[in-house]
Amino acid sequence: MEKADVDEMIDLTVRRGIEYSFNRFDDSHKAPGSFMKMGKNNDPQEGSSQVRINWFPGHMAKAMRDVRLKISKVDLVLEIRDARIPLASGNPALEKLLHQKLHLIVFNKANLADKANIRLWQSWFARRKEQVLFLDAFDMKSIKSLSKMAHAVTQQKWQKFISKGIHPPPLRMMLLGIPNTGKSTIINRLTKRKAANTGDRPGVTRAQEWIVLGKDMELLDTPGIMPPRIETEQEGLWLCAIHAIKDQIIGEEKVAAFVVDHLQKAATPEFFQRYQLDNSEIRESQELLLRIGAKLNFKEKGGGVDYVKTCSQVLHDFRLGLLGACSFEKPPDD
Ligand SMILES: Nc1nc2c(ncn2[C@@H]2O[C@H](COP(=O)(O)OP(=O)(O)O)[C@@H](O)[C@H]2O)c(=O)[nH]1
Ligand SMILES: [Mg+2]
Repeated sequence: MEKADVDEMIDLTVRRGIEYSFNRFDDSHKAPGSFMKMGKNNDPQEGSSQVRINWFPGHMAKAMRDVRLKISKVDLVLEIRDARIPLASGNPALEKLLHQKLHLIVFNKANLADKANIRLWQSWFARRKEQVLFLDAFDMKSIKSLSKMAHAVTQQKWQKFISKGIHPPPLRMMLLGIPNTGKSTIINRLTKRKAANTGDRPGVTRAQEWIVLGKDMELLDTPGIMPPRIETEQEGLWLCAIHAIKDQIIGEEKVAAFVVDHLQKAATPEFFQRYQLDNSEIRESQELLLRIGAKLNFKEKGGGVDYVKTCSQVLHDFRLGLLGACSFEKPPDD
């Protein structure tokens, strides 16, 4: 599309009252924190002045009960988090459920995270003597290192048996984590299955619970789902961007604005290339979105930019990794 056409489309939108979208934007700012603050135990905090939406619905409480039950059956818990938000994709409530269980943290979607940022996190965890793994679930080498790590933990755990020449029982493990971190994908890759959870519907009797992995390991066939922890608006935006929580909780337009602003400031080349944007100046996120909508030729009836459709397309592209690798969370200062 010609530059003049893009400008005209934006002009039209502005004249026809993009305020409609912008105002909605501002309103969501005025209603402070459109998500609920969670306490340490993931209980809603009382006395907060925030407008609450019920983002911790009943099925989440049920999920926690399910997680507790599953943990009680295993020796090793593999917690799957998102490499782009290593701490914010965890949940402190897990500690309580773990008791003395072996616990490994895996940061998946490392292929979507910024490489330099991953290195910062690796040294941060190394300084804490925490064993962690950054993983790309689609990369078989990555999956092999995960198997190896689990295997090493097995050996350690059964040292007592092994040193006495007794064949140890199989080590039982499970995956858990907040939604959309790639748990089902990893289970499928580890077990070389085509689809996870196919029989996992109410009323369907499930014959299989344990999947045998090699000689000495067994994996629970369905993952535990942890509710995400949202303590700040920032974390809410991150969790929405990686799609661990639904867009409606924060609002698609707000999340899209946050994402484009982040990609612009991080100067992610794929982002500018995909939407043919010039990166000569920092733009307001709404203006950026309007430009993107115009470039994509997303028109409303009157000829202006379809802002809502644009936001949803940007989030779609971002989540597929089409806008380049990026990380949101930096390691805290030591
Ligand atoms: N780029 C990328 N995408 C992944 C990776 N692992 C999973 N995904 C994608 O993330 C989405 C959610 O994965 P899924 O396994 O269903 O997550 P779950 O909700 O934790 O079970 C799917 O579209 C996967 O294809 C990864 O390592 N890299
Ligand atoms: Mg799943």
